[in-house]
Amino acid sequence: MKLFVSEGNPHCLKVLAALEVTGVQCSVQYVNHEEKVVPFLSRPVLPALLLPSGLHLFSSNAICRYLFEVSGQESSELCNQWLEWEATDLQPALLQALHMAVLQGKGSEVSKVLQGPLKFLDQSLTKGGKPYLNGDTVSLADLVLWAALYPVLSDSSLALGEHKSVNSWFDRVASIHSCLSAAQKVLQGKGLQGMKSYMQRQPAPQSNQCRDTQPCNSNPAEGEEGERDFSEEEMEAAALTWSKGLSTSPVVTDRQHPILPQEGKRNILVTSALPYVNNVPHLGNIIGCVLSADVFSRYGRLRDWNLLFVCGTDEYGTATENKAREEGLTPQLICDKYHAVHSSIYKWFQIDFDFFGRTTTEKQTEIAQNIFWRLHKNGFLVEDTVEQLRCENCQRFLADRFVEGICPHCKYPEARGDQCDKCGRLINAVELREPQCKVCRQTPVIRSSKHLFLDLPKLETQLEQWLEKSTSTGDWTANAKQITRSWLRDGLKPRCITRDLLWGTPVPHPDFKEKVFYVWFDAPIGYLSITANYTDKWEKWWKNPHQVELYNFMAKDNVPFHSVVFPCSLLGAQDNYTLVNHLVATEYLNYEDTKFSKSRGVGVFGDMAKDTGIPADVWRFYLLYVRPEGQDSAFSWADMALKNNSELLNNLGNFINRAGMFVAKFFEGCVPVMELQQEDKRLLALVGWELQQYIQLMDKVKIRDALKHILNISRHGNQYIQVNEPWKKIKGGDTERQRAGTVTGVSVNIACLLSVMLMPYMPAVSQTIRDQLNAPQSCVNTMLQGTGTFVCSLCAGHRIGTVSPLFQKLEADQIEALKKRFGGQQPEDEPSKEKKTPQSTASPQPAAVPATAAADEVAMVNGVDPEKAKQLTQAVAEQGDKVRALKAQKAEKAVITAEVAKLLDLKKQLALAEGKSPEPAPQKGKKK
Ligand code: B3M
Ligand code: ZN
Repeated sequence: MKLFVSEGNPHCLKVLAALEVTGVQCSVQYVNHEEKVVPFLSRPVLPALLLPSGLHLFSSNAICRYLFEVSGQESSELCNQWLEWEATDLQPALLQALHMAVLQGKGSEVSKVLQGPLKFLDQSLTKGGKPYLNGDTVSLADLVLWAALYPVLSDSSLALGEHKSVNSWFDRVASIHSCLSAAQKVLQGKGLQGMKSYMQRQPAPQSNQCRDTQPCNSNPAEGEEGERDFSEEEMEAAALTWSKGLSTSPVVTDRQHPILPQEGKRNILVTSALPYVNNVPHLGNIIGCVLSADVFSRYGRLRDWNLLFVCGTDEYGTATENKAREEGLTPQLICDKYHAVHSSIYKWFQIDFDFFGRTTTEKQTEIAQNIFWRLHKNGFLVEDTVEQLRCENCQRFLADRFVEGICPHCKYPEARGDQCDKCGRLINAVELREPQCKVCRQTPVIRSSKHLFLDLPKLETQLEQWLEKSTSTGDWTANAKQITRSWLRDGLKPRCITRDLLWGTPVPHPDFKEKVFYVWFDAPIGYLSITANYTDKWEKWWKNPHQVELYNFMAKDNVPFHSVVFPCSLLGAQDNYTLVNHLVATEYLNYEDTKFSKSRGVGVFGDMAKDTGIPADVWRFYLLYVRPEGQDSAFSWADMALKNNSELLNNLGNFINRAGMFVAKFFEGCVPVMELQQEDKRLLALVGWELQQYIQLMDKVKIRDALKHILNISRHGNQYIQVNEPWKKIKGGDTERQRAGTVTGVSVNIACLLSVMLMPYMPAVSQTIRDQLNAPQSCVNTMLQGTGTFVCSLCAGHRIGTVSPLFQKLEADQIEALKKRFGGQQPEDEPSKEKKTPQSTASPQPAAVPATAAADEVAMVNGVDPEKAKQLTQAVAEQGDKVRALKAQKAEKAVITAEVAKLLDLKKQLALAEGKSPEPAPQKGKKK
């Protein structure tokens, strides 16, 4: 058993104290905060306990409980309740307190944050009348709470006030030698300052006021409602703009197909990564590309940009061939079937493509072959020979993973074509003894096969020049820039663009007649061919870099193909192609605390969402609310219910409904006359400010952050209504009744603005609101003017329609049932075997195995892991030193070989972690 801890991490204090108190035998290893001890977690998590079974525990309370259990002390229910309280109530407060004390130098304000939990603890101890939480002897609960509170309670400068029972309890536990010694080890006698470097790495806690109301990267002052100050002039300006109404707004032009670039307009071309046709996309896939691209496109149209949004299914490749075999259909029929499945899912989610096409078309062949010939003519293709195993029975080349045989080194009988699981050495498939095809168990033969490679090294300088410009002038997400940089850092290698497959775009070169293009060469060309199937004038979009701005939406594992490989194909083809200006990549969306997995039946897939009874707009809202923008995030049923009930129902829906109901009930359905007072003008300025934030964020494709500003506006609105109580004032005298009218009129206009801001996110709800308010078509124009202006669009006298509630509560039992239904059978069983699920539309786990020359394809889609890459770079350097030292010492050959094998393996892992092909194809077999 091994316990991994880091210095200065308060959670480690608990587990070290538990270890010392229980005396359980276990080695302790100090690592730094970034160390990723638990391989299957997406972020480093400490402390972590490696169990004898090879499994891990990585929540500090679970580790403590385990240590107590091993030492024969079961925890009581009361004890468990304290642990729960510690994790859910005390920890968030502590985190905020430590953040303030350690990083912000606001030690004096900490007591505010901790008062609640301390008081509760104090009362419980007093009421219990016992020396410890659980009675007369010290228990797991005492230890965990003591360790959690140690950093703050041992610092007298924080002035946390008198909590008599807590203080004597704290001293009592502190007198146990093991506890203080653990504290000494973690904090090194430096008190709170000993935690600084740990705290700096923690995400800033959301304060109570700003929780859920503000993206936390914005100015803290903006988070606190009512604290934004506006000058007289600002308020007057807001009132003036408002009073001008809609007449000054230009009009959004109607969409007319085909949409083509226009002189003098902002011409925006939006693509979403083309989902693989052969499987049903899950929620992670949907938010990663089509939904994000849809929100941005809808927003762009509201801004009256001349915008075209295209997408389609990616239909070629081994995965389709496999699926066809599995289902006993031809590849073409599989594509037809699943293309329809995709279309209907996106339709249900209201993805408003201008055109949703597919890659298996004549245009695709025409354009891909044209680009190919241009690359050929311009000297950017090189030929090389690769030795591969071919199964004559299955009539296919076998990818390394799909061959099995005897390891040439250790004689292990079930070695794979790429590696031996017994001795760990890397293997060339062609070296396996008695190789077998994994599908039919026949013996494959060695065949050498000529392939064509895109000469990336030759294009590297050009690529770098273009990248420099594109990334500095466009909006590339940080992960996109970073992944691209890491690809370039080690220099580019030629990439094989042909495959020995049947289902693909044929390579037109006579020497390569039997081959097709590698899917990743072919697929991005799909963007062009899909556009060509939409309009003959497709070149106006795709060969027009000066007039067109191109946005590519995708999940991060698709980045290198869009930032390096595809741009190189287009640059090498030298035909004035439009290259990406804004590369927008999401991080990963997890499902609850695990990954989406088709094979384990875990997660919600596109076709199931509609069977939940939850409206598409609510799905959209929640996915966008947790969009993995800047960091991984998770879909959680409980959180979805919470956000639906708190944000949609109680906040947004409640406000819009009240505003409309007041008009209906108190003013016979007609918007009353409004006479603005200072307070109203201040609200107009505030709403205008939120609108501007929204627009600035949307312009930068910060979709998740922008959504929070919509919710802020309805929060302001609710507060305004609450303070002014129009339902009371309507019963008063003339002045009061007039005040009720103004408040109602302003509110219903805010509701109208909200409906427009919601359009990209919840198109159906947006329309319903506008129907209920009987809002004029032109109200959508409010988004047109430069930075956004809030104007009065429902003037006095305007008659609204019929108002009714917009959202429904999600009940706990309903959510429980859904969670059960989609939870999967054994999500936690073998976490270490579950690989990171790529958030592309690739199958989480290929259902059937065989593929051809696809080993590097697999490496590519498995995503990039910078943290791991950093650790592996270090490991590679160390292992390299070791090998050199052994060689210098003239060590035994077998020893050196074993260490070299380890080195190679580390390098391979490193390449994978950097999202690169572990071995460029030409090196796989022997060259001629
Ligand atoms: N179909 C892989 C994926 O969905 C691929 C994207 C192609 S974009 C041109 O992850
Ligand atoms: Zn076979």
